[in-house]
Amino acid sequence: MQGKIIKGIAGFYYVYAEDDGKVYECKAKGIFRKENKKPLVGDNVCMEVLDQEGRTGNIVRILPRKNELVRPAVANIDQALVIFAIVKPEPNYNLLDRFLIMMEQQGLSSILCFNKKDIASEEEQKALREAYGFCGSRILFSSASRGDGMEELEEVLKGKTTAVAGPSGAGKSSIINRLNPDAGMETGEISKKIGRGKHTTRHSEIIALQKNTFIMDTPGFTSLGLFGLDKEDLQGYYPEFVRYSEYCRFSGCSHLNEPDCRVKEALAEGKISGVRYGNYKELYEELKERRKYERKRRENV
Ligand SMILES: Nc1nc2c(ncn2[C@@H]2O[C@H](COP(=O)(O)OP(=O)(O)OP(=O)(O)O)[C@@H](O)[C@H]2O)c(=O)[nH]1
Ligand SMILES: [Mg+2]
Ligand SMILES: [Zn+2]
Repeated sequence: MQGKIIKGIAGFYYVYAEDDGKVYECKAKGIFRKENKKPLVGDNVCMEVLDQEGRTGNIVRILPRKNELVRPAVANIDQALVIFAIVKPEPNYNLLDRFLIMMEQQGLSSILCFNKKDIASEEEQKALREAYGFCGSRILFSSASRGDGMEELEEVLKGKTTAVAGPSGAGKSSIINRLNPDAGMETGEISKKIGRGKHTTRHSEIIALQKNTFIMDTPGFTSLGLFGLDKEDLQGYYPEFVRYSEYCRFSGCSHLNEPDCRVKEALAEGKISGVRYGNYKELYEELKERRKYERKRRENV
């Protein structure tokens, strides 16, 4: 029988079977461990039913994946919905850019959703619109509490399988509950002391919104490393730089210290957002340091 993994908890995989529309509790057989292949939420699988009544089975094969993400660990997704709160918690812009870069590295487009509109000021929204309006991703504002932005969300999600991603406490599960009141995802207050989310969602899970429309709730995280990226390639993830960078004096301009840099001029004129440029600079330095460190380590062995 064929099905789709909708959830995985403590070694059990919950497989939605196409044939009967029921969910089976499955174990993955040892063969996967041997091949070092772990089933992921979103995987299409073949399973053998052990007990029809009790709805248990074994996953015997993982069907080829269209793609897979490492964080969150899910497979076969069409796009990402990157959710950050406008306030509570305050957005960490550096982390936000990391999310966008990671998705693009996997060939996935992101929609950027700024949530908690109901408790944010006009100025705070405007600042985000200015910072991210030209980042290459569609941006929208929502309030899971009040329902703002839900129609627009439905429109961008329609017919696709979308993974949500974002820090803990942003309101990912709340938005999903709003989109499908039967979802019943657990949500959690943000901590009063440190103003961060409490990692309420611990496992990824697929929720059907409509026929052919699925959303994956995922655990939030607060840090994200950049992998497989050279500092020279970083600017490719900043589409709003490109229309200026072609006029920089040096063709390999990094837009940091070179003279006659059009990107820096655009920044000074307010045509490129200081937030985005600042992130670029930070991430560039990080990638540079990492390369130095890796070289040193190679020399020392
Ligand atoms: N005011 C306001 N509060 C919201 C909104 N959306 C979510 N919240 C609150 O924010 C807190 C965190 O919401 P969750 O949905 O649990 O956040 P999450 O992104 O799923 O967090 P993790 O599962 O920990 O990654 C809860 O107390 C929600 O009630 C919103 O639009 N407005
Ligand atoms: Mg959650
Ligand atoms: Zn330049």
